[in-house]
Amino acid sequence: MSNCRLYLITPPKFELRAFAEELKRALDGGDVACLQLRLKDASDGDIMRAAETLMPIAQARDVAFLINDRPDIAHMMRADGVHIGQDDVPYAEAREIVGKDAILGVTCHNSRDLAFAAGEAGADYVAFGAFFPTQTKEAKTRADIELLQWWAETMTVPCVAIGGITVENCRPLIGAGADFIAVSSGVWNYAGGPQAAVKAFNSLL
Ligand code: TZP
Ligand code: MG
Repeated sequence: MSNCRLYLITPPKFELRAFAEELKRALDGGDVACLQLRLKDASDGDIMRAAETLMPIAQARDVAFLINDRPDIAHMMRADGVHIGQDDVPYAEAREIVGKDAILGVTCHNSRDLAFAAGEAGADYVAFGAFFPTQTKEAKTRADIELLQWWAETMTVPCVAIGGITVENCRPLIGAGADFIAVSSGVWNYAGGPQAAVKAFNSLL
């Protein structure tokens, strides 16, 4: 057994009522460390409405609820944390907004320097990717297993692997020491359905 856990990312778009039910089934499939609400082109109102519905579903199952890009909304909604990219609010400002107890993770692409800087600043995790081709996002960079392995061996700040991860391809990332594997399509579009995907990931972790 590894110490690696599943980090679930919402689909880019969903119908809230239907997705809430799908989420419950998925989370009931096994251990999930956190859920990131990732709605890129949504209005503030849509993000808040989604958070209002989905956060209690996650938290009732001991799944931390994170919001992508928006420390302001994460703070307002009392989410467990926020995930920021290199083009979002800078770390220090995000930390100021969400407070010291919130989980704050940072996208570091395939860069040791970005990861060092984020870790030094106090990030709760650094995210590397994309490890595989992904349809979910125009991934700016490709990361390799060596980077992940080096980080996991050298640093104590937890690392998240992201990008095109599936039940079929995740083993080397777990083997390399990823603390979390972040997955969207690999769960929501799994042939056997999301709950089966969460079960299958858990059986590999
Ligand atoms: N950052 C790099 S790839 C990616 C993000 C947010 C998308 C992850 O989604 P999927 O469907 O698991 O590739
Ligand atoms: Mg972002």
